[in-house]
Amino acid sequence: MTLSNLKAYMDIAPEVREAFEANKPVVALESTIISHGMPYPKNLETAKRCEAILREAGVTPATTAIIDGRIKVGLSEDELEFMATSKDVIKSSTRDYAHIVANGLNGATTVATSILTARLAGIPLLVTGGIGGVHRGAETTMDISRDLQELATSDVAVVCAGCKSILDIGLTLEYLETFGVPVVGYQTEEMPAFFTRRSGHKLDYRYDDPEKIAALMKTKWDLGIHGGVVVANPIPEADAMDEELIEKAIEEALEDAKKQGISGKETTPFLLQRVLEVTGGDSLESNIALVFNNTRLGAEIAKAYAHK
Ligand code: PSU
Ligand code: MN
Repeated sequence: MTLSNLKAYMDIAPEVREAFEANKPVVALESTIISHGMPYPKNLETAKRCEAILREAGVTPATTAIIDGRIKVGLSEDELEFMATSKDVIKSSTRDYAHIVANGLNGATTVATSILTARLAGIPLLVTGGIGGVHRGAETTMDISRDLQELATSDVAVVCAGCKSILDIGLTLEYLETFGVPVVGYQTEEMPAFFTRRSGHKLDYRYDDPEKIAALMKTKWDLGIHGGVVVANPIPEADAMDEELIEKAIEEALEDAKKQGISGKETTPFLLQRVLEVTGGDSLESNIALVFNNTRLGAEIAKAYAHK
C-alpha cells in the first residue's frame, strides 16, 4: 500500500509530513509505554521530553498510536495527553491492530505495532525502552511477544536497553537468531538487561559508532535481508539499579503473576507494575533515564542513516 492509499486509515502529523518531504530524519516512538508502561504524569513528561530530545538534535519525532480508529504518525500535545490519561486505550499488538482501526477504537502501540506503523509510514528507526521477548517458562505457556515477529519481518531498526529479565533473555536471543535479526551492542559486548548493564549473555557484535550502525541497516536492507536490527544500548552506569535488588523484585513479581493466574497480554504490564511497586518507584526513574539515553542514540543513528 502506498502512502497516499494509506490516507484512508492514517494521519501523518504536519511536522512529520514536512520532514518526509524535505528528506529529513524521522524517529518513531511507541505509546504503550505512555498508556500502560508508566503512571501519570511521569508518562506524559517522559513522552514530551523524548520528543524534545529528538527535535533538539534536528530529528522529527513520530509517536505512534491509534485514536478513534485513525492510525497516528506523530501526535499533537492534546493527543499525547489523551494517550497519557485515558483509560479507554487498548494495549495493541499486531492481532489487535485491524480490529481497533476497523471499529474506531483507541490503541496504544507496543513495539510490535509501532514497528508495523513505522513500516507503513516508511520510518526506518524506532526508539523504545525495552523490547518484548520470550517469557520465562515459554516452553509450556508459548508466551513469546509479537515484537520478535515484527522484528523478524519489518525493515525497521529498534533502539532499546535490551529486555527485562522478566523474560528469558537467552531464549529471546536464540529466537532472534533463528529469525535472522542482528542484535548489536552499543559500546558493549553483552546484552543489557534494561535496569542493569549486564545480563551475562554475550552478543556477537559490538558497535561503538552510530554511523556504523546506520551503515549496517543500509547494507542489510540493500541486500534484501528483510527484518529489523536490534540496537542494544545499556542504561548509563549512574542510572542502573542494583542487580540483586531488581532480580529479587522480578522473582516476586513472577510468583505473584503465577498465584493470581495472570496470562496473555496482561502478563507484561502486570510484571512491570509489580516490579515498580516492589522497588518503590526507583525503577521508574531508571526506566525514564534509559528511555532518554535510547532517544539520544536514536537521534544520532537516524541522522547518520538519512545521509546514506
Ligand atoms: N517492556 C518494558 N516496558 C514496556 C514494554 C515491555 O520494559 O513498556 C511494553 C512494550 O510496548 C512492548 C510490550 O512492546 O510491552 C510487549 O508486550 P507483550 O509481552 O505482551 O508482547
Ligand atoms: Mn505475550
